[in-house]
Amino acid sequence: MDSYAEFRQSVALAADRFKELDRKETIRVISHLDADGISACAILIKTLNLLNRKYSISIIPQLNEKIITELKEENHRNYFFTDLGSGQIKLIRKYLQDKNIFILDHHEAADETPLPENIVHVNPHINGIDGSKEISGAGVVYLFGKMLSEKLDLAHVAIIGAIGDIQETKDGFLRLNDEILQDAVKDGKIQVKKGIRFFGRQTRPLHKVLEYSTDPYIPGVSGSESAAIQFLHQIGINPKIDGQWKKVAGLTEPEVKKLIAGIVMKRINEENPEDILGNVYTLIHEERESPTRDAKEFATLLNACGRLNKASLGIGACLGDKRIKQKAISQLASYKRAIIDAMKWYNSNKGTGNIILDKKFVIINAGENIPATMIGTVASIISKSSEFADGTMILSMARADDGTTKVSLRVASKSHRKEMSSDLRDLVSEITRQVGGEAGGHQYAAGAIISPEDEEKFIETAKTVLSRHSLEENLVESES
Ligand SMILES: [Mn+2]
Repeated sequence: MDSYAEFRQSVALAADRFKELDRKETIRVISHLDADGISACAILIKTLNLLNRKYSISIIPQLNEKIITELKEENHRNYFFTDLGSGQIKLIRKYLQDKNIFILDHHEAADETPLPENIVHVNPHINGIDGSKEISGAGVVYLFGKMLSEKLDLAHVAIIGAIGDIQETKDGFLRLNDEILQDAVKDGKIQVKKGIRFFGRQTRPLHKVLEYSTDPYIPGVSGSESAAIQFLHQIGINPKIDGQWKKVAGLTEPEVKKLIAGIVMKRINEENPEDILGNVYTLIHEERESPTRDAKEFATLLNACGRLNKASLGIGACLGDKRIKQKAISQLASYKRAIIDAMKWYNSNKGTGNIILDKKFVIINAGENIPATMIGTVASIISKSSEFADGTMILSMARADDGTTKVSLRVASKSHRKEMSSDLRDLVSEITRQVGGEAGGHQYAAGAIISPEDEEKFIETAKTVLSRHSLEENLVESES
């Protein structure tokens, strides 16, 4: 049997085990706080609704020993861990041995030894499939739910989860995600078309989309609002229609052609001037100019809800509840404000002890000045800006409400995922091995939870590890 058949079989086995549970008992669901985790949770909830089952949900930023010991004390017997859990199997085994456990995840598993009877573990990595690229947590839950109810129609939500986890490649999705996408297309939920790889097609004014576009990068236009407006006039596109700013989604076919030609001309000295197109995933039943109409904007909406501790609004939006969807959308303004405040703090603290600037890395210690749920977003924004050379490591940390310190690591890159010789998760693990704390994440975005007393030691160790890593990266570049 090949890996894919094996993986499908493990999903089917999990569904069979689920059917053995007592129908009267509540299902305890624990899912991850990001867009994928919220999508995964929504798909599981829909499945449980279709099956008439009771449930109780928690959405958490990271699963750790403290939370697992709290879950142990709860009066439930059946637990689902979605988009998390695989990295904490040892702790789950240790504390939850008298509970029925279902782990539906795609993060790398920390324990490969045979599992006890009470744990059902579905994860593509176990079957030799790369879960960081092939399928999201939401995708795994979707395949599971589909085994239990043919009526499950949330393939598009699994795609939003995959987009939230940056699983889409330049050539679209890999096999498992692509099969789920085909379901979404068949259900009439998603339409796939080629278009310019822009973010904000439905909601942002066209000139703003151009100003903020770093991938594709448009020389002389990206980064400047006035240059963006001027560029549109030059290529014969009026940025306004009936006194309103035009949106990418509202452009006519001839306008799109002019825009593509204009951008390619501006990029003529770039490595691949014509490399500006990608798939656009439109949720055709959603209202025009709503962030829920574009899968990428929908993923951002879910992230915003999660980061603002309003994950339930994101779940409601995925389930298609109109009123909750509106509430979720209204969170975007607060999210924008929180990002602006965080970026202001960052910009006004350069040159102070809070921000260490080195040639090869940047270390930001925000303390309580940036919410811990936002620190990864801040690091991502800085990594995509043109402030630092490609390859610069961006390490950021902030205090969380629970008294721990949250750490994020990103790498500066103006283009799509760059091939790197090292994995960011490995780098963070290397630091936590010396300093203590729990590391997590994947190749392109990693993080850790550490104790505030260890911050100084963490920073000192990070300096050594990140400098050495840069050295290795340079060697690789000069060899190739
Ligand atoms: Mn995920």
